[in-house]
Amino acid sequence: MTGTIYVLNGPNLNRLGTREPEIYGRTTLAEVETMCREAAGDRRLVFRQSNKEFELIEWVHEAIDERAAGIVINPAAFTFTSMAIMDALKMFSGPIVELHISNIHKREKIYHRSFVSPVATAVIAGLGTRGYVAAVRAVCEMVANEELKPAAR
Ligand code: CA2
Repeated sequence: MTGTIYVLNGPNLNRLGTREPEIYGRTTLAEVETMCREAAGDRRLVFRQSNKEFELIEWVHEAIDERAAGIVINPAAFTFTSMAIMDALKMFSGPIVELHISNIHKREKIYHRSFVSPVATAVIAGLGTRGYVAAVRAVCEMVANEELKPAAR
């Protein structure tokens, strides 16, 4: 296993900080990356964003192949549509944190059923961009404590 943490971001998050600040805040994705790197300390962190589903799947495969330590993923709209991302994440044996900036459960019903939650170790939603820091710290701790994937996954 490598010590790498993957932080993967789905569609439109490259525009974070530029619109709907009342929901998503004013922090840009570049600033989120800096926050994640600080939270990871000396641990290697791969931080990526894509608007393409296949690219996110390829990156999950990359994390699987290099036996990365953990994955933090904000799948954005793919949360509610992508069985393919769910299937890819199922194959990853380390901790997975599903992350949403907003509290998706406070929103319309279409935002309530996540394909990712059943295969995630934990879900963080509604903490704003500081949720990324909490997620990266949690993955670092889980890896340090050698907490493995729960049997249910
Ligand atoms: O709260 C989150 O992090 C979300 O995953 C963001 C997704 C949304 O579909 C989920 O329901 C919740 C969408 C992000 C839209 O991209 C934006 C880009 C710039 C500014 C605001 C949003």
